Amino acid sequence: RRLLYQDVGVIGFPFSKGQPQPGVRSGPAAIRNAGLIEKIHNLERDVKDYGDLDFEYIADDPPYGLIKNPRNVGAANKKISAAVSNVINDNRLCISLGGDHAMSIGTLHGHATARPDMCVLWIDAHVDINTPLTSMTGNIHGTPVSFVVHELKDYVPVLPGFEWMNTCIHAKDIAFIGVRDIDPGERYIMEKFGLVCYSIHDIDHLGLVEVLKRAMDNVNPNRDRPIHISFDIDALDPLLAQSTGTPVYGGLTFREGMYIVEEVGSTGMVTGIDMVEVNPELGTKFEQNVTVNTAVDVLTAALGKRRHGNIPTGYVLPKA
Ligand code: HAR
Ligand code: MN
Ligand code: MN
Repeated sequence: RRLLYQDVGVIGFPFSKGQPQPGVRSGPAAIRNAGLIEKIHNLERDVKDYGDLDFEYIADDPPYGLIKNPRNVGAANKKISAAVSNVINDNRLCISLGGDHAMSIGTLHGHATARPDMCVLWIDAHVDINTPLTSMTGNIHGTPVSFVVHELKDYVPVLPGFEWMNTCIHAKDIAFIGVRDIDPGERYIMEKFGLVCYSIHDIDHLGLVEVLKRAMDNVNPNRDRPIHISFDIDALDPLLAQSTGTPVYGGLTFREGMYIVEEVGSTGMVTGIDMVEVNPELGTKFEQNVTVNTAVDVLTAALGKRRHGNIPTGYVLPKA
């Protein structure tokens, strides 16, 4: 199997301004402490840790309508975009550790800057496609997709802090999987612009094998485009991912989560992965460990660790 990028880069975005709970800033540290870099290394992939980005705090940041922290989120995403482009231009698959999902404005923008032909699988309980004008919470983590889709350009105001931003993917370049909590404005946008969405209902109805095949046929019919997996940990059932800001019952099982990333990873075309919304300060110690370890398992499975088993290079069967 040919990999588009053999080497891996890991970068942390300790970022929380897209929603109200500061603990999500500790996501990158917790995921690293659970051994991510070593586990990637054990997969025989060269891995470079780019460390964590730090974000300057803009104190004077009044809301734009309902939308909170626009300048902080805009400035952070400008840096995130440049950081992700840099990793991919180093010919490394870019793993972005979050942080809340507002950071995917920057990861998608940066990925598309380096690889304009990329497509996106958005694995999430939510579709995160509110515009700043349809959002009912004012949390930018519920809006990132609206900032990047060309077709929505006329519906998204230029927020203070976002003057640098331009849209970077088409509506047909993204498919959503695992959705089970969608706002009225979001449902309207999905239908108006024909966005492809496989909800938990679709998985129950069709089975995950068929859903994933259809999603790939939608965004990547010839299996020749670089793939960005934006994995929101709340896509998984709260039994596995209680330590997240907006858990929703009835999510993907561990096996379904693993299947998605093993299958997409095995195309060899994955060039960017976000792991977002891991909040190691929510829930019990047990729930925190389960959530963080599951996030690491998702990432290593996407990078080639198979439940089927892996044979290390040069393995020699001991002779009696
Ligand atoms: N749709 C709601 C909103 O706009 C909830 C969004 C929750 N988002 C995340 N990311 N956790 O998926 O605020
Ligand atoms: Mn999300
Ligand atoms: Mn979510």
